[in-house]
Amino acid sequence: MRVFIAGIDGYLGWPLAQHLAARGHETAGADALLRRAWVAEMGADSAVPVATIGERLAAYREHFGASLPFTEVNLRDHDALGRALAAFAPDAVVHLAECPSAPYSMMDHRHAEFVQSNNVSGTLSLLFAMRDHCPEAHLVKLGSMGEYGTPDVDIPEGFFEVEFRGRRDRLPFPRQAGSWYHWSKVFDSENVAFACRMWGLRATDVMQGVVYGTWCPGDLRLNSRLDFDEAFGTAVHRFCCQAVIGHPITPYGSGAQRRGVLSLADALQCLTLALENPPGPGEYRVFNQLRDVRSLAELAELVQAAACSLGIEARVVPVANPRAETEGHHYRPDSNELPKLGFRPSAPMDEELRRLISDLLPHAGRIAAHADRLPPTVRWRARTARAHTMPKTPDRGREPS
Ligand code: USQ
Repeated sequence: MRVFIAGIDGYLGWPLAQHLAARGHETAGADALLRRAWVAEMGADSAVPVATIGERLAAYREHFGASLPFTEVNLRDHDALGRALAAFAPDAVVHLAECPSAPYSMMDHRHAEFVQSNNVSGTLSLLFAMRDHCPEAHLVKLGSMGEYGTPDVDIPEGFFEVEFRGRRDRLPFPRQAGSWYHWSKVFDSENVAFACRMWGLRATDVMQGVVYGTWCPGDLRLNSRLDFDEAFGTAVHRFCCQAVIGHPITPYGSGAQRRGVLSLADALQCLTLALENPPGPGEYRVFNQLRDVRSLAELAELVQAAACSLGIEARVVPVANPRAETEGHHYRPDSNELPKLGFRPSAPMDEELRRLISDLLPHAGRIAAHADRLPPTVRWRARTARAHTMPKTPDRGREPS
């Protein structure tokens, strides 16, 4: 299969290209290299060293015996994106090219506006480009479990049967996102579903939980990044990095908020299953992609235990929750579609966490060098403007100055 990965330079994109190549698929990719700039803006760096995109592509050629056609492009550059798709003629497109950070979107108006316009406009541009250049291709779009929020009922996979005033229908399950970023994912989902209805595109919208895990296959150039700053570091990654440098592990608030989590290896397996089992023309389907549901307090304890088993003494010290989110809520999302396609979780979480921490240990100095980036500073309910300045990057040409 020919798979075009938008966002191939990111945490998921780069390992996915390698995973698909190992299974005999041909891959091409696009990226505007923005993740690197955003993390630099946060004053941080990846805990694991990562190579330049040029070095990565050279390593890919050496390891997989084929070159990977790469286009440096922002998805909002519609014509350039169209040319890249037309040239590769993909069977499937994986869309990972979005700004993935809730805290980043909550910093101030400029960041909220940037995250929403970047994500929603980029997705819209991709939908039109697929309609025009590869209408038969299957779009695998990365959404988020955070689109649903935390309703006081079970969460189905995208749709539910509802009876109202004596009539029944199968309708989209309500979305109640908790950040400007998560709302951008909701808007994307609506646009992708609409494109399927209008043009007969086929799509899988993946409601993904919090992913954790390193990808360090031996050649530094094949490594995936692993961030730990307050905006781009997700909870488990931050906890592991904190443990590795002797910093307290910081669940926010009571730690009673629950999330779906899965390892990077499991995320790659799930995305591959979606790709290898495409929906029919015009079909828009939703998969909830997660393996375990845990509270943040449980995740902190699991990281502490994994660190302890490696001889590292780690402390859990909850900090005031900078976010406005429900703690101690019902959380029971369905996740049946991927197991039906054959998803089998790879390793238990404690084993994955030990591997993650072991991979981080040689880089403790890199984490310690940016330890001041660990404490949260972005407050969800802040009502006064903060002095955040966004760096000028080439892709931001469309922003008001
Ligand atoms: N949290 C802590 N301590 C920390 C960092 C986070 O307790 O040091 C808590 C947060 O309060 C939240 C939970 O951990 O309750 C998850 O936060 P996160 O930063 O790991 O993840 P989130 O902001 O929800 O976003 C991440 C990805 C996003 C993806 C989402 C899936 O960045 O792209 O969409 O996970 S989900 O969480 O299911 O919405």
